[in-house]
Amino acid sequence: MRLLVTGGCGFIGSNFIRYWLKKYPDHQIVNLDKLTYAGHLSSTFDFSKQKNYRFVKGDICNRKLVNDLIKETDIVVHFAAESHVDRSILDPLVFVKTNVLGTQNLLDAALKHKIKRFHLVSTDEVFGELPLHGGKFTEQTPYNPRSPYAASKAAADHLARAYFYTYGLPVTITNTSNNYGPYQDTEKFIPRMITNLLTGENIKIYGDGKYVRDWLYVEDHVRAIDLVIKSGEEGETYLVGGSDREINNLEIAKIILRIMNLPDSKIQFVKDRPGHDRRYAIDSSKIRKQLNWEPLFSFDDYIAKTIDWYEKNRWWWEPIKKKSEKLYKKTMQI
Ligand code: NAD
Ligand code: TDX
Repeated sequence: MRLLVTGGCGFIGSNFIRYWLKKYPDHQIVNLDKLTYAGHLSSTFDFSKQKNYRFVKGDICNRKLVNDLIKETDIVVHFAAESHVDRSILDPLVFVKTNVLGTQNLLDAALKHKIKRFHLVSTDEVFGELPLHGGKFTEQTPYNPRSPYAASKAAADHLARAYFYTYGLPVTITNTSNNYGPYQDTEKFIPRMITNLLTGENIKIYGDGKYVRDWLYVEDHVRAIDLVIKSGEEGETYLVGGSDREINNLEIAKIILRIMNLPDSKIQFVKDRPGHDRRYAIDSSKIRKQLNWEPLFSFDDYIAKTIDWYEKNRWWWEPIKKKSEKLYKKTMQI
């Protein structure tokens, strides 16, 4: 099998390739990545020399390049995106270019070359926010994106589904909750907290900190994508979420401080994100029932393992950390 993975130098994409090459050693993977601020060749160092792996630096919006690569592909697994909500508030245009036009470019090429499966990796943020107490997102929840990031991902989902209904392109979509784990960029919440503490800084909590996310260990997400590609039904969407319980941002900060043996005085409240979604929660019964997926990695164990990974892999995050904090200080004053 020949896979084209987009965004394989990012957080989830690099974890996906590492998992896939190990599980399917006779498959070929081409990783197309533009190496934006979020793409790191260092995230692929352990598999970059494998004979069945090839890296191509390029933009998913480049029609000729995408056509040339898809010509020799059976399955597209599409991760590449601008993925940071705070950045989308500062500069939405690049989100529309990559997340909407880039996806449409890939869909066109996939159709032209009659590929076997186009898997789009999407987010629960397309559904908008939930009240603090109440139900969860399901595959039937109407789309209601509230940030430019979420709106661009919603557009990509709609386009992918339209290519299935209109042209019969074999599309599947996973809408997943917040991932955490190794190789996540230091701009995102959990790695930002851990690396702030490892560099003697405070943890920065937006607003009142009572915002709830559904936290999923990245390998559980990657296993879900594997199952959907193998056994998911064409044209279908699967929601993937991991939380064994609901924890708000402030509680997560305190869990991390406890594990790192640091006092709660390291918590600093800063100004809130505009349009900050209050709560995300996922009902994953469809993928659990139909594909027998369930999360294997508990939050308590794997947050500790994630902290340990950042403690042991300073070589990976130290070179990128200064840039992330500069972005926060200069543009958001937080
Ligand atoms: P990331 O920001 O860590 O990585 C994105 C990767 O895409 C980077 O390597 C970047 O260089 C590449 N890229 C960006 N623009 C590109 C372009 N125009 N052409 C080619 N490559 C480009 O993102 P992530 O956290 O790994 O997320 C991967 C996917 O999963 C995204 O589609 C995101 O929307 C989705 N998702 C993420 C989460 C999460 O918690 N991180 C949750 C649900 C869904
Ligand atoms: O320093 C911080 N302090 C803070 O309180 C940061 C960086 C974040 N936060 C809050 C904002 C959110 O409530 O933590 C929560 C998580 O923030 P992010 O890591 O920016 O993630 P989020 O906005 O929830 O989006 C993530 O999950 C869904 C990913 O970045 C998206 O790509 C994915 O689609």
